[in-house]
Amino acid sequence: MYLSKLFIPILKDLPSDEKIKSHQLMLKAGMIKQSAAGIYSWLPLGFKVMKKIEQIVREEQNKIGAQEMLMPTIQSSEIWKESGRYDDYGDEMLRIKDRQGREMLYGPTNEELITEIFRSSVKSYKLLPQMLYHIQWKFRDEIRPRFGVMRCREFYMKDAYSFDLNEEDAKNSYNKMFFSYLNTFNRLELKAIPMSADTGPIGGDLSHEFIILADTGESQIYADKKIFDIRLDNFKNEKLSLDKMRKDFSSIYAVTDEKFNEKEFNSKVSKDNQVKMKGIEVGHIFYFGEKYSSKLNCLIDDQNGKKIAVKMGSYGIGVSRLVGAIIEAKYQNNIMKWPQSISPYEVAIIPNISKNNREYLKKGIEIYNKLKKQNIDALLDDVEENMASKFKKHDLIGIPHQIILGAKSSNDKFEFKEIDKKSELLTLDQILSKLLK
Ligand code: P5A
Repeated sequence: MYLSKLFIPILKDLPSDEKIKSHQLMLKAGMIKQSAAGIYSWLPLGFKVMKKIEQIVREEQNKIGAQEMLMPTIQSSEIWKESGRYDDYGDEMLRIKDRQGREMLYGPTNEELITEIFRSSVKSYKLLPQMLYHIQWKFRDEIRPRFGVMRCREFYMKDAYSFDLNEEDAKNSYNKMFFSYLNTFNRLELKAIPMSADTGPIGGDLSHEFIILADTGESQIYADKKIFDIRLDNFKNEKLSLDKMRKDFSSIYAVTDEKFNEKEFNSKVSKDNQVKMKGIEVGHIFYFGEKYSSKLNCLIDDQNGKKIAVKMGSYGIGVSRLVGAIIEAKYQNNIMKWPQSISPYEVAIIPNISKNNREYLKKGIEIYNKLKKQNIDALLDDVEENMASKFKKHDLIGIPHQIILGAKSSNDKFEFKEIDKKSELLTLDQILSKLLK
């Protein structure tokens, strides 16, 4: 993409009314635009990042055998009345009437709808286990939407649902998802800690929130610092026992504030190891057994022909929240620092362009075309502007690699800069091999 063609309405100043850095930076870099309280349009740069996150989430869901589908945003109130949550959900649910006066709603989550889909088509244990997911907009009429995409009213969520014959199998599905979440956040270069959590309006008795540490987070966490040392690789070496993995995590004290108990904390965790911090909840998983299947009559025949309610769990990742959360976890001095895996572009080509000298721009276009042939997604800064302003802009956008074409470059060597490293003079082949690595 040529920068001159990119729709990127960068703001002159950092918006000072916004309370947290990720929100300020996303607005300044023209990634999002608010359309109403807690409702945003995603402009090309922000949308690109969110789609990359979505794709990583999708790949990791597919890896554990979850199947993608798509449910609508608008749901009928009938199934919510069956589960009893139509009243329980209160003012957070956006209720709508259609032209026939039927009560509809904008889905805040999909436990009811997926159960209804499942009950109408699956009648036998032979089709179990099943895991289904979709990535879809949700609406929750939060009293206080804030912090930009972190606490929105309309937000993008990956929500998965598991169906099993018995509790043991269902816990196995839970563990698979637990492991998948650790891998997903690992690929996003985030350290997300699973914390034993409350189940709130979703229900059930087993639940973990995945939390990344950040001072601006809304979740208060209490943990034994040993939890930060558990390495995912540990579980890749041994013949993977998912149950062991979850138990290893669960054996170390790590809870959110709703589950916090001072006495327990002090007795289980030595003073030196006690960590009390703020974090951002980027995922939340639940096991709730028959909560929805029994109320909605989602019954299947077991091996003995007896009708039983399926055992279910649900598993959410805040895809749109992750965009803000990643900025919050990585930014430094007003510079967004995208992990390679989700950067909007792989490399920025920054030629020095002036009225009298278009040579560097010519070289930049040549390099851009070569990278394109290798499927490398580059952003070519073809705007005539002084280099200091260009660097400021690229710092803001946060692409992790830069090819700088100016006084330091020669005919066949160019300045190549990786974020947080000193620049070096390299041939295009050397640059290519670094980018393709
Ligand atoms: C799990 C999937 C659920 O809704 N039902 C389906 C379960 N869980 S949850 O914890 O309520 O939400 C899952 C994740 O969605 C993100 N999230 C939000 N993101 C932005 N703005 C919001 N208002 C918001 N509410 C929830 C969080 O990342 C959460 O972990």
